[in-house]
Amino acid sequence: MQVAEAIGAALAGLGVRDAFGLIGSGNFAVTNAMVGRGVRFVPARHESAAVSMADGYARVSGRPGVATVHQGPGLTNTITALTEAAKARTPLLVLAADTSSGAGRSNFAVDQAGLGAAVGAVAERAHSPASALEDLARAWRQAVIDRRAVLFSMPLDVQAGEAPGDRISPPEVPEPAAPADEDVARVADLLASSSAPVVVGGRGAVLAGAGPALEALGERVGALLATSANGHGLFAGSPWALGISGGFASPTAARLMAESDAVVSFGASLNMWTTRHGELVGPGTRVAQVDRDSDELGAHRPIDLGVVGDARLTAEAATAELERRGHEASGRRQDGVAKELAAGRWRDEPHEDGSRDGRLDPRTFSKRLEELLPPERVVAVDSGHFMGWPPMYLSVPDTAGFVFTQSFQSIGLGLSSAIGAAVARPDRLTVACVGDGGALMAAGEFETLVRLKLPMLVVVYNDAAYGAEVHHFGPKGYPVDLVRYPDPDLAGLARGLGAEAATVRSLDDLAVLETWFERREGPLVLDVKIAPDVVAEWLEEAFRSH
Ligand SMILES: Cc1ncc(C[n+]2csc(CCOP(=O)(O)OP(=O)(O)O)c2C)c(N)n1
Ligand SMILES: [Mg+2]
Repeated sequence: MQVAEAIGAALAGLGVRDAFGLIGSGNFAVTNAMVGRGVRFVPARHESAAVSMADGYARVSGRPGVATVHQGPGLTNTITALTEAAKARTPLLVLAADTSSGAGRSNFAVDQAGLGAAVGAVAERAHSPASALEDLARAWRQAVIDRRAVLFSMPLDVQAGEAPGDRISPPEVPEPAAPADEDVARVADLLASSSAPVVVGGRGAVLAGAGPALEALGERVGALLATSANGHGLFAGSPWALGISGGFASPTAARLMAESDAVVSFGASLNMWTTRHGELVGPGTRVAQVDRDSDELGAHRPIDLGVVGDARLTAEAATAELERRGHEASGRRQDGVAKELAAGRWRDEPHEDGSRDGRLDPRTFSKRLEELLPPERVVAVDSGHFMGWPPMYLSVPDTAGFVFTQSFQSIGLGLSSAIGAAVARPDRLTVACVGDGGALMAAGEFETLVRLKLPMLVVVYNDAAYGAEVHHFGPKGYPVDLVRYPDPDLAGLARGLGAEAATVRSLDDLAVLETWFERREGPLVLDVKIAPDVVAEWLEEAFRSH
């Protein structure tokens, strides 16, 4: 069997069910081998989209994302999406063909390993036919166990060689890191001496499956529960949940967060976004951070206590320790606070409706969308000025309900990550929230949506501009003509590619959603004309870091 086929067979043998990509001559054989063994292949219209699909798929399924691309330009086209996945620590394997050794003058020749390494991916390679499967096993282990974006280059001459087999063993999964006893005691000390604690859960807590353990810890010490943006959904349904801490926090949540006297973070980096540049952590508040990676401790802000350990194990150990000490406190868990929280979500906050001239206030629209969508949903969000509205106004049922590709803050990845999520979770309604700029950057993928007949909702917050730039430079007195565009007809574009679509200028126009929900035979694209002068409060904060 040729190496290309053996690699495809080995991946199918490892349980890969879905792969994304764009076929060129170099990745045809490997992809075909996977498909021949039952793997579903989702063809994209751009390699960046293919990798972003694999990234979104991995984020909501807990399975590694797999993408295959052609050598050279097939790989260079992935680079933005690959960077996002690498920074987000998405377990991802990109199988990229590569030119044969000695073919340095090929048009397709480029330093593939250098490209991967430059953006934080792990560069691996099928070095020879004899070693190809071992090389693949190494790449797979780093993707799955180390949670890295791995670029696996497969030179054409190696692909054509004879493989020694077509199977590799799945990697051993290491035990999660237990915290040191004295660290657990310190966490317990800190919480036991706090009268108003907050527990913050981030992506690390999500990956550790720490939600129930953190809720139990919060219950014992009377803590309120918050998440980072990447932990959104971790405490969904808890009456003590503040929601996302940081720029997206509602006024009530932000106040309660800032009033706390102890913050204990589990698997969250406590970066400027989560702390609103430190504003949400009071001057006398003690801060503890638990992370399995010691490099993360105190990396973004000073902390009083750093603990290396798995989020779930550390939370369980701290709860057990507090129980042993007989400590139990109601802390912030008072009736009044529960009532404030129940009535203090963004969607409960009144706002002055800024809809006018056939363009909707994004808050008015988002509040109505929240009411119309079924609770079982995945919300995927692109980058841009609009990107606060979905996490602020749309609830999610759990952590698999939110895809936030903001680790590289690129626009244009949201639509594709949503497609990957929709492939992974056909049981849920996936809602892609994108700006007009991000939508047009990924416009080819509207065809993918139609071709796959994905019953996905695409919401374009269309302000006919690169709004983030308008609101960045406009208030400083700069001309902003360069970042304003004629209003693009995105419903027309989507229809042209075969999608059902509607232009939304009023809440009444959303009636189309109800009829679509009943059928859901394919995608619905809503070109929501947004009032361009409603500026997000969190944005000003974001610009402070630019
Ligand atoms: C690939 C990439 N190019 C440029 C930027 C800079 N940028 C950030 S937001 C933004 C505007 C996005 O426009 P749109 O998608 O319409 O969303 P809006 O800001 O209008 O809500 C731009 C150009 C970026 N983050 N990523
Ligand atoms: Mg825009």
